[in-house]
Amino acid sequence: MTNEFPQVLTIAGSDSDGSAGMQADLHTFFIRKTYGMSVLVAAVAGNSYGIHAAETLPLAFIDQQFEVLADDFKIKASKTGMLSDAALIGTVVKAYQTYDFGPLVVDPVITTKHGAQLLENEAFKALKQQLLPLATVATPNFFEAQLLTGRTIQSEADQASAARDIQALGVKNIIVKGWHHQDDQQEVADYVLLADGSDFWLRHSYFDTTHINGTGDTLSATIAAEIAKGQSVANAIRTAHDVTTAAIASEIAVGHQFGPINHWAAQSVN
Ligand code: PXL
Repeated sequence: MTNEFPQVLTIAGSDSDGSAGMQADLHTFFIRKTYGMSVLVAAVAGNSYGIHAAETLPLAFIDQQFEVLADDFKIKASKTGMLSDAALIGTVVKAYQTYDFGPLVVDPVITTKHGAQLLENEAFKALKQQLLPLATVATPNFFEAQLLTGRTIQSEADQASAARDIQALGVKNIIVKGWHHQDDQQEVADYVLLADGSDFWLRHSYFDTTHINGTGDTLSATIAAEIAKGQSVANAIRTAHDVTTAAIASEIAVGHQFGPINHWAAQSVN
């Protein structure tokens, strides 16, 4: 048997409620017909009301997970999720530089979708100075783009400028996700800046739903999966936008408050 089936890796935390983090990544790898692997770095006790506790795994054990995967598999692309302290980011950076895990998609998890900061200062610096320069693609949300650049984003021109500033950190390709600024806003615009300087906008309807857990994970996981299958970065990002939008568009009844997006609804995206 050859070892050629598209294999893709998430370096992420487990979210016990299955809506985000590693679980959302693995659901996504599955619907994109890739074989998903996972280096578990942390675990949170979460439910639809929020995250109640979090633990990081021992760094030596994280190292060992990387080592055994590198010994056996042919991973064609990887992604990172929530990496909440500087030592953990250092461990991931070192492993990524040691082994060949393909192009890296960095979901720079710094804030929740509502702008609340999740990362302490040293980790923020390590993310910006050590991890992002390794990224083939970074997928900041609107708030993360503001924090990474020190800019206030008030217009599409500001959003594009923020992407250029993030590219200057060493990231090759960037999607800066948009935000619905007013309650009555019907459309959200994501800005894509590619390594060659070309750019485009991806626009989608705003869905007024509380079931959006896992949105960022699903977007970045789809990009990694599509790159692992040999797609161009631009096409991977377009597919990821379609998958994520389809998964938000149709709710499933799980949990009492902030529920998951619906990966089954995205299975028909080509
Ligand atoms: O969606 C961001 C995210 C990533 N990783 C873990 C999470 C969350 C959000 O809840 O719990 C483990």
